[in-house]
Amino acid sequence: MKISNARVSICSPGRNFVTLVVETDEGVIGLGDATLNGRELAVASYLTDHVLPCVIGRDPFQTEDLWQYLYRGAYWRRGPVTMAAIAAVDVALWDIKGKALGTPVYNLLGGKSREGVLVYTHANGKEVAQALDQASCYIDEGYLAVRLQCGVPGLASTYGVPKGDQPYEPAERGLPSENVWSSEKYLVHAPRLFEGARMRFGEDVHLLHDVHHRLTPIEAARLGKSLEPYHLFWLEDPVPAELQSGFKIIRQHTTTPIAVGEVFNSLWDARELIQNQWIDYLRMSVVHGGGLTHLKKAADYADVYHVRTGCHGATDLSPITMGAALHFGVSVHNFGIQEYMHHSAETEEVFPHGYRFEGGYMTPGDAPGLGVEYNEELAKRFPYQRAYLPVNRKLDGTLTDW
Ligand code: CS2
Ligand code: MG
Repeated sequence: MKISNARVSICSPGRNFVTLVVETDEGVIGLGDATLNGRELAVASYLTDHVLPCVIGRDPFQTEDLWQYLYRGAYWRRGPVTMAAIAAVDVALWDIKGKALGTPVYNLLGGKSREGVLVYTHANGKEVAQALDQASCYIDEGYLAVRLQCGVPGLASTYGVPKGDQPYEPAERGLPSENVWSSEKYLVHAPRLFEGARMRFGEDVHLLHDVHHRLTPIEAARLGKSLEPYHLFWLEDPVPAELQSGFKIIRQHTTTPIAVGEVFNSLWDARELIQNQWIDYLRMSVVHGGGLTHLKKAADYADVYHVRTGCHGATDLSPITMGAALHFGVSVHNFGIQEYMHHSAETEEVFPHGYRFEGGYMTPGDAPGLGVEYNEELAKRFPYQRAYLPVNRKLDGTLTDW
């Protein structure tokens, strides 16, 4: 079998997605997600102008060799644009392999370690009460794990908390909007959200929280400590992770489990964190972490150090990545949890899929390959629209870490 054609298709059914369609001479088609929120066109160009001409004519079954060819062969390694492009090719090839062999991708990754993967969803609100009301609805729907975020008194808007009644969507169309931030106000308020949650929902539901890299290590240590009575499943992205030893300081002070890695794009970004056991969950995703080939290696490495997976799964990861993450999640032994935010109805129509949610868990379905399709004709009705993630400033105007 040979790759006969490969093309990039960009659409915006509610939000932007970059999709790679790989065709073969035997008629089997594979899909890959190449979406990089707010930088979509850069990955599309990297693929179209530099990567795809090199993959035409190659055997799609050689996933390891093609991964190494694209990673090592480019000379310029790593970075989110490069790794999202490599991931798109890699995932499309695994999809082709599964379809050609008539088996779901999880069987190619070692088979099922579990029937379904535990997922968490997002409950947000301007006020504590609103966030808890939303969480209550999700718990009634069967969710066993909920991420809680709420506004901070004295701050006009907070990232992760939608402005109106719309469901939370990370990017906004047009140019970047700006939010304000105060670590002082946030550190006082955040524990109240979790105190309220435990009082209302009891001890059994898993609660998670995302700090979006805004604190210093010692501030994060204080937060982790103050949240200990509410035994979070995890505290996510407490500090930026370029300086990996920052996590050592957090670890020295708190037993709250730590998750990080949605912006990582290779195992090298997490090596010290894993090796030193400074984290508990690795959030790298299939699309931003170099595809199934690389993420599987990262997970196997993490397993040695008691670190479990917790893949990023916000709405900017397309249903193709969600499908791939579920095949990965049911198979990989040190799976922890998977993030799941509902895509818009238009997105679901453009990407019909076999994965489903039931009773707190998601299953990838048993269709050969990934079990996700792409309705390209329908996608054409939703052309690309420029959109960005917001930026954040402290009260004095200084930019924060994201
Ligand atoms: C968040 C996301 O889901 C998460 O954990 O951090 O909202 C993230 O900010 C976006 O996916 C960025 O593209
Ligand atoms: Mg996050």
